[in-house]
Amino acid sequence: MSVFLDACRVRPTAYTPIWIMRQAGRYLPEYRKLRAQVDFVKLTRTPELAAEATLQPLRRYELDAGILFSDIMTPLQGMGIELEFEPGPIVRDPIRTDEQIDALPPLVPERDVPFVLEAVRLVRANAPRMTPLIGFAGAPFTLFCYLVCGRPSKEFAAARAFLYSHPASAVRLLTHLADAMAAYLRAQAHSGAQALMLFESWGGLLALKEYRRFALPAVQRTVAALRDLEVPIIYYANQGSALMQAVAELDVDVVGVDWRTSLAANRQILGASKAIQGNLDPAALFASPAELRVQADAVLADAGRAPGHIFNLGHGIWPDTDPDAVARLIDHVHERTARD
Ligand code: 1CP
Repeated sequence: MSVFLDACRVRPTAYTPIWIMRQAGRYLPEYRKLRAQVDFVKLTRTPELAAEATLQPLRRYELDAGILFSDIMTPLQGMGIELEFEPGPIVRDPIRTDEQIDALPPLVPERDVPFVLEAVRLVRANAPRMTPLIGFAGAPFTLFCYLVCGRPSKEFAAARAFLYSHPASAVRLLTHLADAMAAYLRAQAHSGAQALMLFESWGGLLALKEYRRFALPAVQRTVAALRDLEVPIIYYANQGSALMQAVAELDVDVVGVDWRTSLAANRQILGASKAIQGNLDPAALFASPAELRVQADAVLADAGRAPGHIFNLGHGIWPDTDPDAVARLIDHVHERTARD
């Protein structure tokens, strides 16, 4: 077992594990070098290169988990949805009609995204220190936002309007995505992923009532289809503090939260059976070394001493972050939480 996987199971650990959302990426000079040679889509579709990008942060830092280098939109490309990254995903024909929804094929991972599964196998075979690997997918509602709007957005207005104007069609699309992501995550686990994470990056746009009606049943459908596997499931709810009562009903092992909310308050709501992941503000990595330690300690104090805390940022690391600040953060969390 690993410290990270034990923490996912709310078991006591020798220290608090840490990994960083978006830990493979543009803040790393070695990633920029790789990216200068190949475009992003080629990177995600070439197993050796996707594995290399996954392994880069694990070689540089004493991270307690790796996360597969890919994108939440990669499996949708495998389902025949045409998109480009600029750098966020741009969908050529946004989904707005029943005809488009009905025409979506199911996802057959071994056929549609074999390169992802091969990347998982390569990472598992080459991970330093046997660091466990997290496989991931977008949560259905978050994918729905990109598919209906067609591009990144602050409000995802067209997607949220669609929930009200075409609720039955919205549920059909969400259900289709839920089943596709269940198949996708299952295949990643079969290929060697030791934990599975669902990114609900835009769930926080919804009122509790709409979250309960649309987003929650869809992600619960995905989770339920995976519960026979022996892998912990992490659900990251960005800006989800107003939704936590509903999130607590999800049958997941770990809930990831952003920095706007208190870990202690969320642990109260989620209960002692779920672990919590987070939640340092990505901006805190720009503080002086002494102030970064103060900020990290505040997160640790907020998490408390009970088992089941995985240290992370509250959202993805920013591309202009100093890689040395990340090293200092990881070392500090390990040293500060070391237990005899
Ligand atoms: O030019 C480039 O290098 C492309 C930039 C990039 C990268 C490095 C994109 C486009 N995706 C990724 C990798 C990625 N995306 C990873 C693996 C890296 C790692 O974590 O180590 C992961 C886990 C994701 C997941 C992802 N993609 C999410 C969920 C996490 C989150 O940040 O909330 C979301 C919302 C996306 C969509 C997406 N893809 C790319 C961008 C720039 C975006 C965000 C667009 C937006 O703001 O709406």
